[in-house]
Parts: sequence; C-alpha cells; structure tokens
Amino acid sequence: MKTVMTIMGLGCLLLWVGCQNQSASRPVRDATTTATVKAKLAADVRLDTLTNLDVTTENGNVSLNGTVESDELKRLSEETARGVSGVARVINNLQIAPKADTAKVEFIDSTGKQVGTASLTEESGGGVRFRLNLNKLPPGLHGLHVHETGVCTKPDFKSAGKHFNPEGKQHGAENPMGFHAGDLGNIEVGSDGTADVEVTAPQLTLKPGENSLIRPGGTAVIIHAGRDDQKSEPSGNSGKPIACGIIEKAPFTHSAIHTTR
Ligand SMILES: [Cu+2]
Repeated sequence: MKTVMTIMGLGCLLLWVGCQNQSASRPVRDATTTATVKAKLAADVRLDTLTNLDVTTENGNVSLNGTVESDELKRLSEETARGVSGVARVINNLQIAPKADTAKVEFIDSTGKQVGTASLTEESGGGVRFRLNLNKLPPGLHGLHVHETGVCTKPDFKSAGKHFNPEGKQHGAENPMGFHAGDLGNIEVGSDGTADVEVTAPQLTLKPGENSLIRPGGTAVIIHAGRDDQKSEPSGNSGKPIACGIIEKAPFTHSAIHTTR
C-alpha cells in the first residue's frame, strides 16, 4: 500500500512539475503572437527590405532581432509589432545594414534559346560589376554592351536600340571622344561555347540617377557576333547582336524573412 501511495505521489509531483513548466513558457500563446507579428510585418513593411529578421515573444514581450536596411524600417517594424493585439512591449534589437543593389539578366540567342545569365552588383566604390555565365555561344571574342532599351525581340534584337549613352560620348575606350557608359569591351567565349567572366563598368549604377540601368523603358545587355575594336562608331565593328537580355532588378523572395523560432 505504501508503495502504491509513493508511486501516486510521485505521479502527482511529475504532473505538477509538468504543468508548471508548460504554464511558465506559454508556448501556444507566444507562438500565435509571434506568427501574427510576422504576418503583419510581411504585410505592412515591404518584405524585400527586411533582410534577416527574427521574431520571438515571451509573456507579451516581442523581441525583434536581425537586420533591416534603414532607420526608417527599424522604426516602422517596431511600430507595426506594437500594433498587434496581445503585445505588451517591443524590444527592438534590429541592426541597420543597407542591402547592396543587384540586378539580373537572362540571355536569349536569335532563336530564343536561353544562353546564360548575368548577375549585376553595385560596387561599394561606384560602378556596376557584371558576372556573366554564358553557354552555347560561338567561341572567340565578342563585343559586350548595355543598350538603351529593355526589349529583346529576336532574331535581330534591334528593339534594344543604341548603346546606353547618357553622357553623349562616342563609342569605345580607345576613342578619344569615348566612351559610352554602356561600353563593356569584349568577352571571350571558350572552345566549349561557355564563358564565366566578370566585367566592371565604372560609369554605371543601379541606384537612381542619369547613368542608372534601372530606368523607364529599361536597359538590355547585348552580345555581338564579333570583336569590338573599342573605337569605331557606333559599335566597334562588332557585327550583329547574337544574344540579348533585359536588365531587371533582382526580385525579392519570401526567404527575405528568416525565421528560426
Ligand atoms: Cu551593342
């Protein structure tokens, strides 16, 4: 009998401890509040500007951790979280970290077949870096330019217009009156038809401004059939366009909000 009583007592004790633990952490209520805060931040604060955000809630206190792009967004995130019912206090630990401007290009050839991509990044000291990954192209040197219209209509890509030239200069780095901001020189495609190259264009930007690649009507990158002599008007005797891709601001993804809890 004594043993039974002891076992029952132990059982009650374990049950009590279990209940105490559960009520102390309040997992259900806090998870719900956290989810509501996250949903509200996603709806009210532009997702693509929240780069790495972590939300936790304990007893009505919401902690915001991670990075946002500006002071304004830090304030806005806090204000949004405070507006959620059940939130008593917001602990704002957000760090400010401006995100690099990026853009992307998907190239097609004259038949419309995909022949590679380019990733564009704003350099911290100015200019735009182009990282090109190309395939199924003729081996050899090819002139590479940014053209002034973001339309790639096959097969001749005339739709992309002239070279992007906001400063009204002449063509080519070797031209004393040069060069067009969109002149990117030559790239070399290997015997296997691929190229993995980086080119930096000092005059270009992805930020707002005269020389911005992100503009009404857009811009496009064109690969020409032949080598650019970097001095002849209007496009360095580089032959006809063989591939074209529109420059597009890199899209945000829902992974913009990383939740670990
Ligand atoms: Cu061109």
